[in-house]
Amino acid sequence: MTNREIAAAFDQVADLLEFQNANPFRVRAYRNGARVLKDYSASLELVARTDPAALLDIEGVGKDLAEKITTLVTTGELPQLTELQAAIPTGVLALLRVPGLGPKRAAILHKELGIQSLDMLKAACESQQVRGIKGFGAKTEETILAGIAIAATADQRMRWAEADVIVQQLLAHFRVCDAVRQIEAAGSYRRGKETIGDLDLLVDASDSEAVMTHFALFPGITAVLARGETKMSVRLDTNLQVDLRVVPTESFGAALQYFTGSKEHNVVLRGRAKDKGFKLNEWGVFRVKNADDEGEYVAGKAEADVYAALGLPNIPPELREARREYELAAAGPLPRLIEVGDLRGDLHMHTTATDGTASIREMIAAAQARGLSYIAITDHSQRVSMARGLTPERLREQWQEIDRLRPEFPGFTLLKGIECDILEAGGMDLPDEVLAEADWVIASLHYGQNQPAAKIMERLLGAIANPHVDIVAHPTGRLINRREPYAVDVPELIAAAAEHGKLLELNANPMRLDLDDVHSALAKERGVKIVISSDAHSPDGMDVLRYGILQARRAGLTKDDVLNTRAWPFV
Ligand code: DGT
Ligand code: CA
Ligand code: CA
Ligand code: ZN
Repeated sequence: MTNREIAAAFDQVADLLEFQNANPFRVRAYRNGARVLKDYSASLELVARTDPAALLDIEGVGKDLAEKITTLVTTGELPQLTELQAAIPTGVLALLRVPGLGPKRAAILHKELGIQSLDMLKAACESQQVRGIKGFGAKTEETILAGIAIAATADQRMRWAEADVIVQQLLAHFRVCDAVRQIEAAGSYRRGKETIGDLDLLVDASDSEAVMTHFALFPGITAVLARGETKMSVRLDTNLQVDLRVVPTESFGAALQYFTGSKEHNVVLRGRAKDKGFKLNEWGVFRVKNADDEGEYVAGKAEADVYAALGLPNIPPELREARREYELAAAGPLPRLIEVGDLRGDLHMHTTATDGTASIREMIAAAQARGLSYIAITDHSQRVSMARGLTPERLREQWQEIDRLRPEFPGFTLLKGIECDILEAGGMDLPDEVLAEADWVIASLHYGQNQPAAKIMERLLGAIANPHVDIVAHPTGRLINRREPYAVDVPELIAAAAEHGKLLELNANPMRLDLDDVHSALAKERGVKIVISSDAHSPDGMDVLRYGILQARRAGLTKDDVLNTRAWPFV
């Protein structure tokens, strides 16, 4: 069980207690616990199994929480959570997942209007009953309706990083199945799309019965939806559907091509095959004389052979969206897309000075362990009071600490940075003379996110124009499956960045991936450089960089387009 899963269980307990109007101190204890556990650097499961008493050493974990962690890890269940869930109707539980509603307000709506399902909630908002309740307004109704839409898609699409964990488990599960010759996860997963509708597994095997029988043993299957001769579909406890197909060796490459998609990419490819006198399907490339001809097998064993037969390079899966990949391929050799190993520094991270869990020294060690040669420490500025944001005085103290640390790390560059908030009224949260002393200034917007477009843009453009600002972080503020972007005109922001020679961040946190692929591609087109940053709040937080790389590849970015592939200082 991962720390994240353990934390999620306690978060849920907090939600349900809050819904039941329990003592706020109890609710807060679980919430704080969840936050601490999520960021804990070692495996909680391991600690709970080997030395449960050590759990008490974790800040914010008392006897009660420690016991519950041990129960959860050893039995896979938290009786308190199960009881709470049983006490609350399923439909009502769904209300808690609506972004912008929250347990407390869900409880009020449940009590006042008798709302017990998402459908009822939607109807109540649409018929404007919600605004009649004290503390709710027309704006709330709008927010709730938007939240319902997000909750509905969140139920249908899983974030890539979560799907990746399941894919790795599936691949490990099949490693011990002798019938399997090759196995690949195709579909949107292979294209690195930020969310995944379902997983498409392809297996090259002689004995499809043996493969499917082994598949059925995968832990976490809650239902077998279909089982045929070569195809089997299941649902997992995470609600993810997995389609498995068994194909013969001579068709594995063609099937991989076909089931990787995208559908739109495949439509173009089939048209191209036809123009060249071929037929293309999941079984291979066939030379045909006319439409009824079965054709003669030309390629299909390896995916690269399929593309080669059609006069194309092996287009990286991340580009297969029928955007610009065919145009690029026609123009000459495909550009080499950026890879994780290209990154040389990470320019956005937090420490214990604000809401991070590790010291500067620990963050340096984490960066060095990942082969990076520079980092910027970018804690929050004072406006972010929830995270104890830095005043000019505390920031200068941190910089003194950095001065003291620097000589200890020859060959490594430690930058004095700041993630400075853009204030609600516009303007930066720290005086210009302070920003002027920093090596690296990130501007970001954490408050007043619901302001109208004109105001949001005025704030962002003001930050871009500030001579001390280097970059705007997570420029749209969207949280995948959770929160819509703020009202930002991204093309206009990109134009301003181009004009002032500023950078834009591709925040690699799998919840954010902000800028996204389309906007990162637009930035490239407009000559604006990107920086891929972890926004790490712990040493392991740096591992998210690979998700940012995947999104960058989907944008067609090369090493050249991403500045933190270069040595510091950038010129
Ligand atoms: P998803 O699952 O919604 O995240 O997106 P995909 O791209 O994984 O789509 P999915 O699972 O429906 O199908 C996987 C791939 O199989 C898809 O990208 C292309 C191929 N494919 C599936 N059905 C069709 C179809 O009816 N026509 C064509 N041309 N390709 C298809
Ligand atoms: Ca799929
Ligand atoms: Ca599918
Ligand atoms: Zn940050």
